[in-house]
Amino acid sequence: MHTTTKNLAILGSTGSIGTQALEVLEALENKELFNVVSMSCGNNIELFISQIKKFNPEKVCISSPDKAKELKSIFPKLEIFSGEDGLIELASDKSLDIMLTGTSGYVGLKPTLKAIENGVDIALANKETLVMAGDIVTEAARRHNVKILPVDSEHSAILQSSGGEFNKLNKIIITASGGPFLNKTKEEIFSATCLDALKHPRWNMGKKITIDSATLMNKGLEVIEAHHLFNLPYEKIEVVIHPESIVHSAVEFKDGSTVAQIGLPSMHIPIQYALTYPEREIGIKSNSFSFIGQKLTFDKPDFEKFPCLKMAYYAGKTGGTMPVVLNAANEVCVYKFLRGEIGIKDIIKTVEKELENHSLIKNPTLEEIFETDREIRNKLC
Ligand code: MN3
Repeated sequence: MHTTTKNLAILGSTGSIGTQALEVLEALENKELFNVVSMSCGNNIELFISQIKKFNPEKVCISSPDKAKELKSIFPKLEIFSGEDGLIELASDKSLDIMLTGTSGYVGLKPTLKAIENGVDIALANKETLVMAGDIVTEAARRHNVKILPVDSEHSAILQSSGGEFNKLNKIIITASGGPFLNKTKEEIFSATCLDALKHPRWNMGKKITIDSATLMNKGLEVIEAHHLFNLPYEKIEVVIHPESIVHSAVEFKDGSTVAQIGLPSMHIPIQYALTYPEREIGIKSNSFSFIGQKLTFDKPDFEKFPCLKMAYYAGKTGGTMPVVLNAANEVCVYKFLRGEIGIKDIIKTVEKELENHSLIKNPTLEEIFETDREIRNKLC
């Protein structure tokens, strides 16, 4: 059978998702499936240079203009952009079929919307896009008949379990490993250091998301993401603590049947599924899962120990600009925490205070969303 090659853009190619996506592409048995048209990176220019040599894109973007010049001296024929405008430039390419948004933080939002407007499918690894502007993004996707394919392992599990039939779902069950603080007391968690928080038991990820996993804010953001991706009210999105991280999430259909997606933790599978959906291609060999001898446990999340999860439900249910405040306040605090300037308790208290003080805009425009985001960042930085 003749396959059509999909033109692919990878935003954030040197990050955790980006590097694993490139591993997925390299391992695909059918090399004709993808053509990497463009790639972007933040600061890791050495790795970026080797990626460019290997994948030979037409266009690239790097965050700093100085580094763009450096690249130009090495690759004189390559189209090179820089900064946020550069990302939008990559996303505006009408030849694209699919874009992987693997950047972290709010910079993913504008390029994602741009690509959607051009009818480009999105493999979405950037949570902020849906947390900040879920209504706008999903509405744009509907209008332009664009698929938003989750890369996050839980949402991929829900997509895989549901077979894409979201209107037949009664509820979804998002699993959470519980992170490094699962069995700590509230006092121990609130006084934990950066090193404690970076020791994630199951997944190897970027630093921001690892801290968010320790506070369960990550799970909270995933709940909001799920609400938008699968068009379900928050009452029908349940979080279950599952320390073994074998059941990646599950769905309950309206007929009462529950279907789960199971496997050893691997980001390669969700990345590949998002890129090749609805096909299952042969690629990276994942370790086969054996049921024999497995003991799987499931528990309720403790909202007292993990107030971030509670706050995320509150922000999500409130809607409007509330999730924007949640996300921005949390992000600023997490980077302060990573620099050793504040503790876990300060993250929680600050986010709580910002949610309380916020004057809600119920149906914000994109400009109002960015304005709210800026306000919180300026205030807390
Ligand atoms: Mn996840």
